[in-house]
Amino acid sequence: MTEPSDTALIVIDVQNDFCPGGALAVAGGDEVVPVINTLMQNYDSVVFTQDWHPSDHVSFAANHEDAEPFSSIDLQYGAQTLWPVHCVQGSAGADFHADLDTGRAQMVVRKGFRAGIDSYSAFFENDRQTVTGLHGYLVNRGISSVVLTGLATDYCVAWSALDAARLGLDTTVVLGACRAIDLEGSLAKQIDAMRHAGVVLRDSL
Ligand code: VGL
Ligand code: ZN
Repeated sequence: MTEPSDTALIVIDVQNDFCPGGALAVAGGDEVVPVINTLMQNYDSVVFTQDWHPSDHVSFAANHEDAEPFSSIDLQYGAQTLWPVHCVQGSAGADFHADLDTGRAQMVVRKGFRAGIDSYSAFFENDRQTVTGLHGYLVNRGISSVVLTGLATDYCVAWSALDAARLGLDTTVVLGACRAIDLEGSLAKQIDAMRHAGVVLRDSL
């Protein structure tokens, strides 16, 4: 292991539905797999996240009348983008990419499993209050620094990085190990937000 043991590699949502051919495919999503497999070899601590929705999930456009995917609605907790049905619990689309070296993960955080709340971040659900438990896990393991990779740069990776920085963790995003959805300028906006929050952005490590 070349990285210090107080640093964890966090691999966000490298699942079939976010790869080409998937229900919410991110352009080049599968290209991160070999990059992440190589990176993982340098870390003692590796955590995966897995988007894991029930079929009646509030973020699915199909569960709202007359709603188109990629439109937005107002929920009690704020604005929510509506997505195509994706990462349904137990479906092939929710599985990790077949070439991802999942054996290196010590912890898999499932998120978005409550029908009424989406969860982009690995730390807090979209109501910004409900916790996933990941912060407690990292603190218990003495981890104070996180390196984020995966899908998608401008949604689950960025929201996770912004929360990690807010929680006081040293936070780096390896952009070469991420790919973006880029909905209406969301990539540029989130890159800017991460920079302002003190997140270190690197192309590679
Ligand atoms: C994601 C949209 C909906 C992501 C998950 O992993 O970035 N984006 N669910
Ligand atoms: Zn989702």
